[in-house]
Amino acid sequence: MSGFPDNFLWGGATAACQYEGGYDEDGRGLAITDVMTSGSHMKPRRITWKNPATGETGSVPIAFGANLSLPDGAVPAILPGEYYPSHEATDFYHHYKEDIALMGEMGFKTFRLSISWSRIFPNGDDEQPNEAGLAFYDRVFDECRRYGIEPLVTLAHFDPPVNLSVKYGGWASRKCIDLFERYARVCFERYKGKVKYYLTFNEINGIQMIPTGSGLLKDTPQNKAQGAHNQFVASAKTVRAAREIDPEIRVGQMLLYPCNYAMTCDPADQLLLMKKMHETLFFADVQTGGFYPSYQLKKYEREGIVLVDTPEDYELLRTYPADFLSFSCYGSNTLTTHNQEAAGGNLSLGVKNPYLESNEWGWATDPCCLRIALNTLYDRYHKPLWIVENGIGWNDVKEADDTIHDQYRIDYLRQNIQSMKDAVELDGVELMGYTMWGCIDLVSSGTGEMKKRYGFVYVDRDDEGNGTMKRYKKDSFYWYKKVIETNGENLD
Ligand code: BGP
Repeated sequence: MSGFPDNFLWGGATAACQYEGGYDEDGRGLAITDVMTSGSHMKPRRITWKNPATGETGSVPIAFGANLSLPDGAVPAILPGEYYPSHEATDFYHHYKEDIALMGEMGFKTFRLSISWSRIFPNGDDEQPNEAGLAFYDRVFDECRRYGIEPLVTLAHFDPPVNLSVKYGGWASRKCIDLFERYARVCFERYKGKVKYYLTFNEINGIQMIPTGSGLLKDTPQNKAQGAHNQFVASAKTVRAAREIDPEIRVGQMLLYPCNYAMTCDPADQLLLMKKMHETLFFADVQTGGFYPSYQLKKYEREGIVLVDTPEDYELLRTYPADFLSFSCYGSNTLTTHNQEAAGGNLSLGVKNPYLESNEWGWATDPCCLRIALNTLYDRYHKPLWIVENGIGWNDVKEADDTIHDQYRIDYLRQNIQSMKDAVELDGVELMGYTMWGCIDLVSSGTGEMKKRYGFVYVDRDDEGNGTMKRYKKDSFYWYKKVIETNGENLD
């Protein structure tokens, strides 16, 4: 007997800024991801800018850990001669029927996608929503329904409208709370009966590592703390709005969750591990738990961070926590106070783990991380969980006969799915679903590359923007279809 419940939501995940394309079609406004160039493992992506007063142009790197700051008077802008991978991405905008049919063929029960905020409110603060944008997602959700696929919708996946950064400083401003609530309300009203599951902010703790995803153009500690606070309050208001509009809707938190390991039993390493865990769990303590933990308040005090807040904020956080906790988990992160070789990973800095193998980008495959993650989060919050990102980027090769043999992906997924199965079957964790990241090839968020592919479906598109956009099934396509068909029973 498989450990997964009959209604387990198997599927795949995507994000508008990496998948959708159509960046200037049907009244869509500019999103911050539309001014990001491509990069590589060794070369950071950049945000391009223009100073409208002087005509001066330039760019700043957005690499992990880089201290982002645009020059005074500069605004994010598209510059001639630069290549921006999000503009067309892998063109879901024009291929949604074909892509959803492929998902249907694999037997998807759910499809995670994000709504592009600037497609609905082109400037973020417009009085009225853009009807053509709303209609696009109507078509997408209707298509999902045809195949019995339940959409899981992220409202904000790294791509706030540029205007919000220029005019208000992005999420550092409380103004964004009400603008986001208005946007969420419009979606809830419009897609009532079509969409039941929503996530507010993708990887909400990502604001620490990639503040541009929250529209911050000056990533000071104060701005990041305020931005996080404003997003927490916006999330609570979103949950309240859902209750008012459609009690069927469930609003989840989305957390970036690498498992963290201490490299040694040196107490200093264990202390480092505790601090690192706090950095992540703080975000779930507030959004899912409903309160600010003392360790974080003390940290802010020490760092001289003073939040612009109101007593009502804390009342909202307590009353409207997230209904469930979803998270991304690609592997683990090894920490030490000793000198060791650095490793890669999803928005994280750690050292190489000698027990694990890594891909070309340095991301290690960890066969136990999902079970550990699920238990840690379930023990702490006692809320339903949902793995909404897990997968492996690989430079897949399409053979002359159009086949793609991605055995490494099958091996990775087999280990990871077994690990989550153990958490359900052996530990009794309440798990709603699993959406493998990047189910149809899309642009890498970290590097802007196409060659870092995640999909069950190959898309003919390269790092320079060439290719037919034609779709091809990889070996893993057939493997995952079988996994879903047997509800996770057959992982061979
Ligand atoms: C997460 C993001 C996704 C996705 C994924 C893989 O942080 O939520 O948007 O991109 O990581 O990362 P990458 O695309 O950099 O390989």
